[in-house]
Amino acid sequence: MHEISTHPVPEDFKANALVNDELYQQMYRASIEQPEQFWAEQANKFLDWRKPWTKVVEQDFHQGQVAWFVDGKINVTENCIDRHLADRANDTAIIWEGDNPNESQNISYQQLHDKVCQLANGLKQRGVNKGDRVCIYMPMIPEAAYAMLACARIGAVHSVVFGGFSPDALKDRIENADCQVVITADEGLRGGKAVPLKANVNIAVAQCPNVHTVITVERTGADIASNGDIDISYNALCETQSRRCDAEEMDSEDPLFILYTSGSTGKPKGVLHTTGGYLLGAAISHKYIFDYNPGEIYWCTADVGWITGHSYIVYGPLANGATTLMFEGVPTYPDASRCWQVIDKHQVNIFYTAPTALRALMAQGDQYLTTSSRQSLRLLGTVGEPINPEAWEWYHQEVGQSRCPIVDTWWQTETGSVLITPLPGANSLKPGSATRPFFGANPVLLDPDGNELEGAVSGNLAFKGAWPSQIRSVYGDHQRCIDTYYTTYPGYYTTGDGARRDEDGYYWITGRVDDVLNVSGHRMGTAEIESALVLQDAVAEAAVVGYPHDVKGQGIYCYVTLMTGYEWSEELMQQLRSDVAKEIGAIARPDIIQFAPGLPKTRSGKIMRRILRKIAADELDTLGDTSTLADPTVVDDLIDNRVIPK
Ligand code: 6R9
Repeated sequence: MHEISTHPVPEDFKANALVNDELYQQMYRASIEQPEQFWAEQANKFLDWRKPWTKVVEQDFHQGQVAWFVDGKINVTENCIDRHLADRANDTAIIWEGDNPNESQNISYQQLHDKVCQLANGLKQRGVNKGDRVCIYMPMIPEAAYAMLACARIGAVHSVVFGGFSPDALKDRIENADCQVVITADEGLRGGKAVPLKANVNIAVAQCPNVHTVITVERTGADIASNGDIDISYNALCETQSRRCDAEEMDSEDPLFILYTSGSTGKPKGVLHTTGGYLLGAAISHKYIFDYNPGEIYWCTADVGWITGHSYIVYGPLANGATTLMFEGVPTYPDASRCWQVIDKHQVNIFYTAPTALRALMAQGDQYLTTSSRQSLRLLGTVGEPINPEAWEWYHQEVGQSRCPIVDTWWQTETGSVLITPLPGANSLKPGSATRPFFGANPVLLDPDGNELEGAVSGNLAFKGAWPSQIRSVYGDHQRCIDTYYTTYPGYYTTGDGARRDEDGYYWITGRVDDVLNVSGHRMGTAEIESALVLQDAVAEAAVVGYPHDVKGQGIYCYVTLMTGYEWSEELMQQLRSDVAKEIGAIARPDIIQFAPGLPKTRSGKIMRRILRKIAADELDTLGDTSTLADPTVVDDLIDNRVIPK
């Protein structure tokens, strides 16, 4: 392993930072030793409440029960919009940058208010009430943010489904949450190509009889098929509505949104987040981790279909009255200089992206950096997967010209906001380390028996004690929430990640300890991909593992056993790859499919994935014991016919 350099906080950054090392220590200690007092103070500092809470927190990890700011009343949009109007109605809330570099738009807080209220009134007119679920299947256009906020305005619960998901995946999610309204666009635009969103919605809702309304934004103006009565255009619905809509008074624990994420078993689960605690977590972390000062331009490149888009494009920044940039396109269109061009164009100060994007851009060569100055940049961030030190150094030296600290933020859909991260004015940086716990986060490393490990050591990453933006339930299946997060190590929240703590108390995430892949920062269960494969007529059995991939972090490697009567061919393999993409979405398209006459199984019939992982990674010398297999000879065939990634 090559030597990892430590980067101290630059002196001029430290001088102006919101939190320096001393303050971090002091606030962190307070947050762990007196959590109720700490969080009560922060909840008053960061948010406006309609009515105060009677109790700061109630928690029972054995039952997966967590409640924050009990009996407190609040509305998220009053915090994200209305309260900023008095002083800064004309300040920019959202900068929208189109896929086409000549298209952009600034939306002020006043305009945001008006748009959100009009849609909120439109939703009401279509019969949406407090507590109803609304599915949002949108490209990265301002209306996606309006839709989320319009739901929050009236107390409806949104479920954003990433626009890259297939009609089937969309249908499953609409059904699971029993959404009766879907908000979409005719088409999305990414890298100059159209994405057929409304056509996908048509296919999905044909199987969802409870959907009574589909609201469609005209993004490209494409000629799209209508669904008859249930269809209404966004403009037709909104333009005649009043620009005022009283915000619904919500209980702190009323649901705000559902967001589906993959686990190691079964179908994706709907992670449920509630109102007061979630918003506080998003706001405080956005403020301190990005060292955000009023007037600064902040850009997170995530899609609103993921938790990062929820917490760090929409809710956190807007709660803080920030200017948040929303980008419709991709980092490589028209070419690999796009992000840097956008940074210059909008004078972006804070830039937050995924390691996979950085690796892809780095691979294209440094010439794409020469057409921009990036002088406005002050702070950089990463999220979604571990960043390898090479990519970190490139980001730091080339993109940030060695001037900007990098915050490597660890968190999950379930944690709602960042839990392990550097604070840029407080911590020296070690490339590849997510660094230290954020306020209120109490990480522990556990051995397989659930004992807490001390000192510099590796183990299973878990958390002790509740934090405000924590998952409240799995929608419609609370038992699954208990089983997934609170059962492996009773009394703790289990992350499913492994981590190492070094002698300075820095955390290094080593990856998932379960059957979950992280492909280009997207979380995917191997079980989902296996189900998509065995749905195909030709496939008898499938086993899916990850392998190290230079750009994506992990690639998808599938072993497939065929039904009798089918023959392995290049065409069949390509067909299966596209079948999976069609079934789940392009992000799940397998990189490699190997034909396997047999899979390595234990005598009880369990597939030994450990062996499959080693073969996929071409680590044959550490294959381990294969003698317990029912038929050890299958391994030889898999080795002889393994596909070595290019
Ligand atoms: C925010 C988000 C969560 C999983 C998580 C972990 C991986 C996220 C990371 C990281 C190393 C980081 N992960 N951030 N691994 N360093 N800074 O990505 O949520 O899509 O739910 O994925 O992503 O494995 O458990 P989500």
